[in-house]
Amino acid sequence: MEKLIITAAICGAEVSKEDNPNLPVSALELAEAALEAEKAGASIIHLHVRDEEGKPTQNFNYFEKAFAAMKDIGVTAIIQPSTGGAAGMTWEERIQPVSLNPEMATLDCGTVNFGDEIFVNDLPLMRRFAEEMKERNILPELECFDAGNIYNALLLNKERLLSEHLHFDLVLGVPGALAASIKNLLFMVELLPPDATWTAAGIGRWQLPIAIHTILMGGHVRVGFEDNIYYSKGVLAGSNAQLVSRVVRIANEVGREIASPSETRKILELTKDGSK
Ligand code: KMH
Ligand code: ZN
Repeated sequence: MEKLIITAAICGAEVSKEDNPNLPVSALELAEAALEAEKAGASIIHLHVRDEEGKPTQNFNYFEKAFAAMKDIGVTAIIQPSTGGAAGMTWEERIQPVSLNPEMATLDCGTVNFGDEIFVNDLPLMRRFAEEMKERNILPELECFDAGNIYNALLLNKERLLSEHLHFDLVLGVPGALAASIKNLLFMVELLPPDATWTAAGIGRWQLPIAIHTILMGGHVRVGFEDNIYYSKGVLAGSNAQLVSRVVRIANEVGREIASPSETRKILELTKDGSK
């Protein structure tokens, strides 16, 4: 099997320090969390940023600061900013971090209920984001929260708006989107083109079972506070690195080796190297 790419989604837009005081929020905290996660085995850092009050923002300056702090501290993992931001943000707000020309960025592939809110990703928005990423040679991580999202991504591909290498992130268990279950994971994976790579992320208590099955199925794994703030039932996770380390231990037990940042760049066929 291909080596395992572990993505650490270290902050997200929905959780707060009140939920888990170990959540990294400032540029320095994000950088330290990213480095610690990388040392534990993560090779992609999925990045959201927060303002001084800890509120989610897509402001370019906050991303620039977080990127700079990560480089300063020695992060070599792929930094993958979110273009999803938080539900309710305009497309102009959301697209800002692509101006940093990162190696990857997320591209959300359809409108879904997101808890009490609606996360809007209509086709014109998706096309605009895809075109911008293609022009800048940014690999989109195709975030799919429901099976229909995969068909939207395939439509964008048919319209030649995507890179040659297709990389999906199957996010299971967002309230209002497709529930997390192993059956739903298998169902979604069967819809993917055979040469695509894919990561899976389970929300909340599904983070661990989805990760375990994905390791065995040959997919790649996303863990971190964005999707789950607990280590086990009722026990808050101490850090993102702690969640990454557990995935590494399980993968080692079943003989799946962990991909380094440079191996991840090869697997995903990234052509620009943002490690410096
Ligand atoms: N915060 C969610 C509404 C992404 O990063 O592209 C969207 C999200 C997806 O987190
Ligand atoms: Zn995200």
